Amino acid sequence: MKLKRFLSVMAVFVLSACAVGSQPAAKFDVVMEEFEFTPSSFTVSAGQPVVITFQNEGAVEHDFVVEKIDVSSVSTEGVGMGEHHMAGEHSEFDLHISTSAGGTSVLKFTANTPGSYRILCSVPGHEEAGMVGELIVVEN
Ligand SMILES: [Cu+2]
Repeated sequence: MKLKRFLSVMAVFVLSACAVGSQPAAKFDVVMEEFEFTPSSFTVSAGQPVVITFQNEGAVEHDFVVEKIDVSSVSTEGVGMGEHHMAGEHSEFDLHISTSAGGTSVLKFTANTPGSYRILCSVPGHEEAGMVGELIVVEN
């Protein structure tokens, strides 16, 4: 009887450990236009996979940048081919994806360290025009 109870307690531990390991992705759909991201504020958990799909409904290219953030598993899809305005510089950003006018792109990453990170569009003049946002990473 006691052993049975012990085993069922152990089973609960194992199940909850699995649930943490296979945390579902946080998914966001973001519209880019002159000069804003909608939505512009994102809250995710540290260690949680994040998938952001961007739809550029503006008349010019926009991008999504976090200059300094501890991220892993970064990948992008649907980025315009070689048309970025600052191809030589954007490797300095930890997170960066550009989306051409009328285009769609997808950014996947996992943020590792809790904190509040500033988002901006690095196309010249856009940050100054208010094209900014905030990525909040909370403790898992
Ligand atoms: Cu922009």
